[in-house]
Amino acid sequence: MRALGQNPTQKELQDLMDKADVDEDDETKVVVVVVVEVVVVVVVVVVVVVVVVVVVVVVEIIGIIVVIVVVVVVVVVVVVVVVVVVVVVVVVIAVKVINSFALSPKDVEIQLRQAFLVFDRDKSGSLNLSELREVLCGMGEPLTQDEASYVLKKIDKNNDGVVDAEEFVQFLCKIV
Ligand SMILES: [Ca+2]
Ligand SMILES: [Ca+2]
Repeated sequence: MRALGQNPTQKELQDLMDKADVDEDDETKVVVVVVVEVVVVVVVVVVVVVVVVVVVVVVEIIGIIVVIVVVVVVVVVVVVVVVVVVVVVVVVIAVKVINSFALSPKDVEIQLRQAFLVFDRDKSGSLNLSELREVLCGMGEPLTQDEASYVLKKIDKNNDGVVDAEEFVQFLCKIV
């Protein structure tokens, strides 16, 4: 400094040295602050990225679970509906089939009148004791002559000794 024409005292030189030391300390502090700030920013960015990735993954997993649950629920509902529909259809068909086999009273009467014509072997228009006994035996009731006579009296409403078609139908309709 003396070469530059200045003539600082020892104290001034010491002050300058101290000042230089202060500047060096300041630069070091600035570098430390910058490094800390960079580290903080990097940490924040990493944390944010990790959080975002975790959130995205969780949302995707939740989304997949929701989709699986929805699919399972839909499949269960469809299966239940199909089973219910099949059961209802089967029941309806069964009822229709049963009803188709079930005879109305009118049908029963018609069939009994047709049977009467078959049992009336001598085509007299009535069943005598012999014919009636044959009918009853054919129905699984092996009756003696006396038992058949007793039944004939029960059926023979007009007491003419024979069973006409009307008496025959009325008697068997009560049984059927
Ligand atoms: Ca007859
Ligand atoms: Ca009669």
